[in-house]
Amino acid sequence: MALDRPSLAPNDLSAFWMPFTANRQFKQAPRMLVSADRMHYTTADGRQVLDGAAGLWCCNAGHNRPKIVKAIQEQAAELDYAPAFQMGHPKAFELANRLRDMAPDPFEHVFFTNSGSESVETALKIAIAYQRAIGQGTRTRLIGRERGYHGVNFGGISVGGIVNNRKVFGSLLTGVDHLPHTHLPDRNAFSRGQPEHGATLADELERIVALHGAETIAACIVEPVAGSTGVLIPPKDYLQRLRDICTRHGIVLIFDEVITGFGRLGAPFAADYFGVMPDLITCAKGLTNGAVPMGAVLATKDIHDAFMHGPEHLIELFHGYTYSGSPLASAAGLATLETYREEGLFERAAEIAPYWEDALHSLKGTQHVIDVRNLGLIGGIELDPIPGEPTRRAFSVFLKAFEKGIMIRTTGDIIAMSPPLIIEKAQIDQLVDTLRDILEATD
Ligand code: PXG
Repeated sequence: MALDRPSLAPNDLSAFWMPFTANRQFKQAPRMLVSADRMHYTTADGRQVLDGAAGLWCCNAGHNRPKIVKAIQEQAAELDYAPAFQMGHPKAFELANRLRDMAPDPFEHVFFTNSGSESVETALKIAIAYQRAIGQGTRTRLIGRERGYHGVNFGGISVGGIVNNRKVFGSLLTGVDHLPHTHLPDRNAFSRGQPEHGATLADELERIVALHGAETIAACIVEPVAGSTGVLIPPKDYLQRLRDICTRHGIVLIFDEVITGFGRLGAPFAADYFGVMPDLITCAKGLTNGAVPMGAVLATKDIHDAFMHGPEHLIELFHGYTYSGSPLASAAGLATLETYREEGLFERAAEIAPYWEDALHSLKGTQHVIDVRNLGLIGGIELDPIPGEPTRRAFSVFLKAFEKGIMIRTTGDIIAMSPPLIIEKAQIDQLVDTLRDILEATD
């Protein structure tokens, strides 16, 4: 194998069936990361790679931050595991309190999971069970959106709208309908921040309500900013309209904030940034800075309290995971939230966002670039696909970028970037200049 430091190389790559990866391509030319510090990864051959993706949208404070490392080490030595059902340990309660303090006012309760996908399943189940608890048991339908990404479990792919994530997995959940996506390149290409056109697409929810009857609909789930599908920024006023329609019809509104939570837009949550309050928020990733798997669902007092009836010795919600609020994840979460606060990282993201916007939009006019989209510290650069070979151009840019020392993500023919919130201006320039050079030299 062509690795300069063979002692770090696994001797056989075939056993690990890699997630969301072109396994055969990867195993012919592996891209192996062996350590990380702040804004950089180190590869197995000793190169520094600038992280333009915060890992996978999760290392918002940058990598291997001392406080988080120490908290995990100490926790592992003190309490490895405590049963999550009918037992507790202090740090899970402490983290729930810190999250409640950080979240917008209506959110007073936290249900812990281990990933974004599990947060989504949890939120969908809470929504349906909540409707039943308030005497609305006919409300079982779920509304998602085209091009939505809500993880990979059956509920999430059912309400999700990415065709490849759905089509080979059978009939999925029944009773699901989808809003149209909000991507209008003809009208909104090269918008800076929120696009002008498309708010009325929220009114499609009225059409869906008229079709099925409000009394059959439990919840509507959307990403406030859609990430995995290629960075789709909500048109101005779109989210507020969705909120109004849900309120009017008794539909639980879920914001999937797995990527927008924890400062990505320069505010704790997208709900804060847009000033639109859902009823449930799903989060994960930045909750522990990616260091230990953990997710959470934030619930309003109204939703939580609807379950707190009946005999007190009975379980109120038949749902949970072995590792819900595990000691290691809780310790990592507490240290992560402290790091964000001590370093003012959400404010920092807001401050640097205009520089990020200008830098990204300087790619307008570069060969192959047909759209640039941005909000907070998120950027999307859409490329003209090679005729008959969708995704190939963006994937080749991804490979060249890694060779040239920057890590980006691509989905379809869209480059997505979401750097750690500690990124410096010179590093933003490096990302954008490297991409420009690659695109100008790419067929
Ligand atoms: N909801 C949203 C909005 C997400 O973005 C999930 C749920 C699922 O989270 P887990 O932790 O189960 O993976 C996600 C995950 C990318 C990329 O590059 C995005 C995600 C995951 C991996 C890659 O766009 N988002």
